[in-house]
Amino acid sequence: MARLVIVSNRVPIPKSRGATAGGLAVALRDLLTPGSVWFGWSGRLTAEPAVQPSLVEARGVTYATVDLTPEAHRSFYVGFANGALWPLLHFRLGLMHFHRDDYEGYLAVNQTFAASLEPVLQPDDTVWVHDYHLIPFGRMLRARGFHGPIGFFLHVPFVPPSMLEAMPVARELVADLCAYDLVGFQTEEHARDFRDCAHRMLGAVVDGEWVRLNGRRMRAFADPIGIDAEAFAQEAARAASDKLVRRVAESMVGRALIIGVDRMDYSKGLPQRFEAFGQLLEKHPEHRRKIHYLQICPRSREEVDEYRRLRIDLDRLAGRINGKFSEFDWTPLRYSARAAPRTTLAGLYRLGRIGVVTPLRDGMNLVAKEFVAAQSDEDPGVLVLSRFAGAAHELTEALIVNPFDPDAIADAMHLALTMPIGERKERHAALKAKVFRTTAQLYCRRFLDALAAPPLVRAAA
Ligand code: GDG
Repeated sequence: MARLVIVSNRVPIPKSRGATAGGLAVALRDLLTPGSVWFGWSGRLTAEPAVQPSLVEARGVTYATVDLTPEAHRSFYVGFANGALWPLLHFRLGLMHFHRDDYEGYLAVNQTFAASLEPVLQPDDTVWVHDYHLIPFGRMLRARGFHGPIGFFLHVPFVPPSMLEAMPVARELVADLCAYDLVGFQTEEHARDFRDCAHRMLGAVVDGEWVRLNGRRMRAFADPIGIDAEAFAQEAARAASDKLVRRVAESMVGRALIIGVDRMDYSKGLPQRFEAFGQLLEKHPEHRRKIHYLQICPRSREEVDEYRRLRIDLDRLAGRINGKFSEFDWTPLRYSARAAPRTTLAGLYRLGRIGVVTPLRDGMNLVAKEFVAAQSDEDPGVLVLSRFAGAAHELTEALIVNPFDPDAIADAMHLALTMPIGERKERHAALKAKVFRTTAQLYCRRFLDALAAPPLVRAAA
């Protein structure tokens, strides 16, 4: 029987029965039928990793993982993937640190992954590769003789040719993406930027979503990721009885909650958002003592310098705002660098009068969709959303802001706090319909259907 083989940098091996996972694991949950395989890095560093993956089986799914050496991890993950590719693909050329050695390490790890997976594959498997860590992986797997369909999905944005050209190995990266049968992007804009790059940098012929290069065709299309909205809405409704949610609700003593949830990442626009909150209190003193802003931002990628610096900036900004506006019995900004359990998160979204999602750039941003799904129909909160999140292409009834403009974010927060209930309900109903329509399930089905289209049809399209 044809199996689905998922490949991603990290492999979310279920820790225990019923454990709830986040991110990709949730989006792909329905695909993980018995017999499927998930392959990637174990998260462990060892001096001499085995080439053969170690296998763990859970609920009929095989999780196949390999270890990395500390040196490989440094060049592949810290150096090239997160020190060069991540900033580039988030339009932050000033933060891009390119070193040829890191790129060599990136290629070597992709090569090791391909060598480890190839013996585990069966000829009629379908391989679905995820994200910017693994761009050359498909080409390398092909070179080892695998003939089945290989698709790739980019979770982060893609950039226009004029920006990609700053990356010294841009042509190699675009050519590697062209080696897949199908590449999915979060928005049509990203897909178009990629096709432009293929045309301008490699001379590929572009016809609609189809890209022809060196006698073969591939397809680059938009397949926006979604969430399991139904399950998340139920979780949020149930979470009213969660101990932590109850404690937060009680501590609000009738004040309105502004909630933000983001990995601590410079792409998420956190300093600008903190400043916006300060501006709101400055410009609209009537809100003082009547609101709390809770920002949950679990630490991430602390091996990379910029992330450590961001932590210091946020500590300083939060201190400044609270120092300026706090009263003995009211602290306006609460900020936690620890992760919250998923149920607690769902309950906190539902408590929120405003969800602030203001990344400077984001592939999609699932927090925006989770916030919408978590709201009650009777008293829904308002979503303030960056125009540079992929989600803004769909969620047009949110209050859309320019995340580089703290004044504009502050104005949107004020508008949300004073919005009549009728308008809140109207906007929410429209957003909810979209979030419940473009689900994780639809995202997976669209991708796998496109990947399964027979080559002849693909060629003719
Ligand atoms: C990448 C792209 C794209 C966050 N804090 C906690 C927590 N989370 C969960 C959220 C959400 C997920 O993590 C974050 O997803 P985002 O989409 O917001 O952002 P990235 O991590 O940057 O993800 C992004 C995504 O891939 C999917 O394609 O949308 O553009 O950058 O689900 O709820 N979960 C828990 N505790 C936390 O404290 N349990």
